[in-house]
Amino acid sequence: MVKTLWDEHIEVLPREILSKIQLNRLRKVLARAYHNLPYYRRKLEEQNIDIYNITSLADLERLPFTTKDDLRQAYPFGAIAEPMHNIVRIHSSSGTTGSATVVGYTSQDIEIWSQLMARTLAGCGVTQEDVIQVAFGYGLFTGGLGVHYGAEKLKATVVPMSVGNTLRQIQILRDFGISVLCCTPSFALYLAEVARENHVDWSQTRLRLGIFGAEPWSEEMRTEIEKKLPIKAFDIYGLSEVIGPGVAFECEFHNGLHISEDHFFPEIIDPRTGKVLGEGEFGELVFTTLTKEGTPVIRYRTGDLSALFYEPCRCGRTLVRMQRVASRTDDMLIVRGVNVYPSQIESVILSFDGVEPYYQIVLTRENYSDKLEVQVEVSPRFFSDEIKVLEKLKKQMEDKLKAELNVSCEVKLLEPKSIIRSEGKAKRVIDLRKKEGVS
Ligand code: DLL
Repeated sequence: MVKTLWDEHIEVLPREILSKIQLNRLRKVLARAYHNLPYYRRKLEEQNIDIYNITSLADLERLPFTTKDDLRQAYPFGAIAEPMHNIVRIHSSSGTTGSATVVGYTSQDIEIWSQLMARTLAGCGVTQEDVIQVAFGYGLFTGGLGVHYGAEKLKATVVPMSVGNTLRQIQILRDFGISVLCCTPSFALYLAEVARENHVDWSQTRLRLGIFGAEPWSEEMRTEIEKKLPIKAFDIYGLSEVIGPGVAFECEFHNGLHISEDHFFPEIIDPRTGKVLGEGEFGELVFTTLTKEGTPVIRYRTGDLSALFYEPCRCGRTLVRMQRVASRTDDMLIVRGVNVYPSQIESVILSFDGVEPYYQIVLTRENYSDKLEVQVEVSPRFFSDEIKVLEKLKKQMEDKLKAELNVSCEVKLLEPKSIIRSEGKAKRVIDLRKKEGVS
């Protein structure tokens, strides 16, 4: 039996004891933020809040949020709470919009992060016997180095591939007896496609586990990946402002992602009002780091939509479970007044046979009205079929999308391989509405 509990005493701790640890840590981090982070101190003073009056975890909701904008305005080092000589690593997230946020890590932060990533990988079933191909980017992005340090802490063998060069990735995967692949789900699909074209015989490899994250992916996408690669696929979640990967992970029961609550205190809020929501209610995830020295954040608004479940899991962990992140507060598209999430579109597309899991959502404006086009690649075996078959598929997809989204859209079936493959985070929405200058 594989030991998946890395921190046995913490991961299954009775919740009352966990709460005591959290409160103790919270008080320390609040003092650190107040004394060492001018931007947060200003917020507290503006609202006349004395952090020494925060005496319970429930009091946390009286504190102001930290936003991505706060961190951007603090660029480059204004969110760092330690003298620079105590900072041993810097990471930065550019995001797809706006300027970068910068986070600093002390030696202790790096040690805790490595432990948390070891916990994450162990939770997904990785052991010391595994050889791990890390195909997340190394560099300012936290994915590569985050997984790398955790895998070493676990004493697994790490192959630090970083992103790109898919053929070489496949060669290494075969030659080095890789058993665990870590990358974005979209890169896993691409790798599977290139492997198929190169007649890789999976039975000649040791691949058995896939650990994916850094971008939203659906249950249908998991099925698709598990069909194409000889693996069980696990979801890991994190963000650089909080630490990087290592915030939450799936166990073998795939019953939501366990949050490492001894280090990150989660809340779910209504993104419009900021009000804290109850267990199981869907809203925006907010994190307070409980042990970070370099860049602590208090009530950081992630923009990610999820819900929390406190009932213990069948794996025995008492750590709260978060629903997988399928969408963000800022990826909601408004199409002719109707709210549409790209994740809904993905689920519909992948429920069809005959198309590949490569798609793009293109929004334009015609005659003052939004036009939603979903471009999907047809499977090579279907593409040679008669036009009538393809037309039927297109119509069925359009009908199902309309039923799901409550707004009509046009499906455009593309030849195999027309959509650019992603090696990192996939970009699936192209919104041309603003550029056309009609508002
Ligand atoms: O993506 C950290 C990471 C690296 C997580 C490797 C997992 C694996 P950032 O670049 O700061 O950090 O992006 C963070 O990516 O707020 C989510 O919107 C999204 N995201 C990360 N993991 C998941 C996931 C890394 N498993 C942002 N599911 C987050 C859905 C995810 N979205």
